[in-house]
Amino acid sequence: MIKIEGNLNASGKRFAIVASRWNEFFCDQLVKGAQSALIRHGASEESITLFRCPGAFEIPQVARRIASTKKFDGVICLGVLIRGATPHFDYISSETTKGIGNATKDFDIPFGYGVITVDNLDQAIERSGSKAGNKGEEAALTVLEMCSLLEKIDGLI
Ligand code: RBF
Repeated sequence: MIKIEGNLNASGKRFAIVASRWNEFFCDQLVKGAQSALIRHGASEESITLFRCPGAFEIPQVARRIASTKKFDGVICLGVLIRGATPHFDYISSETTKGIGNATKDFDIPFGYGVITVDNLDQAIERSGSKAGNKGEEAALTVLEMCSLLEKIDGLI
């Protein structure tokens, strides 16, 4: 059996991080996690650009516009949605997730899905750098792996 999988080498690649400003304290932790993962795997500081948008709802539009520039090898989408008393959480989570998913289908580069959707602050703490890891770091590593896997698939043709 021939097995093809991606590696985690960020050197020579350019990355965009799109992070929303809502729940900024937690978002910043996700950004730090993503940035540190990229740097640890060989990215230079100058190869990473952070784009800040208002809320999670806006992330897909920004991510798509960034991909259209063709200046980046991967886009890491980071946001924090915390459930409130109204159905807004469900509407925004759904649109954000669908929007990032659609971007993945419409563009050739990988998009990391590091938008956490949580019921309360404890869950946000857990997912932004404590008990449940750092979802920003995980999204960055996924983008790295996907960049490499897609390159290898292209190399087959
Ligand atoms: N944006 C987030 O990124 N996280 C949230 O938890 C969040 N909660 C919201 C709750 C309500 C009731 C509203 C109206 C907006 C919320 N937003 C949140 C902002 C949303 O993503 C978007 O930026 C705004 O609705 C403006 O388009």
